Amino acid sequence: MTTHPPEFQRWAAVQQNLIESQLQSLLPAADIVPQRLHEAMRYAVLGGGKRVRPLLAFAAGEVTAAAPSRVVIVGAAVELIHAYSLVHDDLPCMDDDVLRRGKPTCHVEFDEATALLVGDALQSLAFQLLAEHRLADDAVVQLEMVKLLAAASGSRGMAGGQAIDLAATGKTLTLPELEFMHIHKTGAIIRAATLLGAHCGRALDKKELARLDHFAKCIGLAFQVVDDVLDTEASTATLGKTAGKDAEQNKATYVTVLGVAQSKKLAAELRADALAAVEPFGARALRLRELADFIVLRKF
Ligand code: GRG
Repeated sequence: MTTHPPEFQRWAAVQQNLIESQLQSLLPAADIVPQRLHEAMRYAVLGGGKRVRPLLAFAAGEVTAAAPSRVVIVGAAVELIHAYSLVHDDLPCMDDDVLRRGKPTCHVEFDEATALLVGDALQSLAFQLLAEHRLADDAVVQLEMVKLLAAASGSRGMAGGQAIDLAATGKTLTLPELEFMHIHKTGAIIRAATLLGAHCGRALDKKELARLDHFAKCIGLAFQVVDDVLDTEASTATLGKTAGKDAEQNKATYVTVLGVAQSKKLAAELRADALAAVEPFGARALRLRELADFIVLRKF
């Protein structure tokens, strides 16, 4: 995060450590039966990744003065869903990748059946966390939070986006089709992370919630646009995953549809749109603004 304000870098490091130690203690120990599955779950989740989604939860939690002890749980739950999606996405029946977060992918390090179960078990654990911990004063709000994550992960969210992505391989997509796919595949969990973080604190009114949701929608899309640009411009070593994979697999991306220059312009526009949406929150949205910059200006 070298190009970002030192104060933001310190804040992000503190939250990343918080989330790391929470995940460490929430994941079953590797010596508990079934050891191999637990070892593989810990391998897939711990010690890697930017933790962007938990950071968004923390930043949104600052808007509503949420207790960090609550936000860390929703951050962990969202990160578990994200980790499961990466493990399944890397399987031979999907993207068939061998490198993730600078390490061999889960099915390469363990085996395919174990990787499948890792994803299943991580998803279950995420919902167990949301059910087990007190996350909102009002139980109805907490139930809404469970529903929110379920909808974002399911067939009308991330899993649906992945299905559209698989079906689109080798096809030419229009810009609206590409956007629809990514709003689901990548955007849904990013939006859920942001809204869940906010729900841990004081209630927002409808307008405020819509502002936050618009911010998250723009940032979710910007994340994907930047991801597509990095796939063509960055190296495998920098990314910690195989670069150039989109072109190799003949995937429709923002770069294939718009070209690099227009994709960068789109990311900048989405960033500006996101920043405008949270402007009325003033100082409470400082971390959200900084994260928008981090997501759009990142180099990995
Ligand atoms: C298998 C149900 C299912 C869904 C998979 C999210 C996803 C859907 C697949 C991941 C493949 C991919 C490259 C998506 C594009 C953007 C993205 C989510 C990149 C990975 O997220 P980062 O950059 O990764 O936040 P780290 O490792 O930093 O957590």
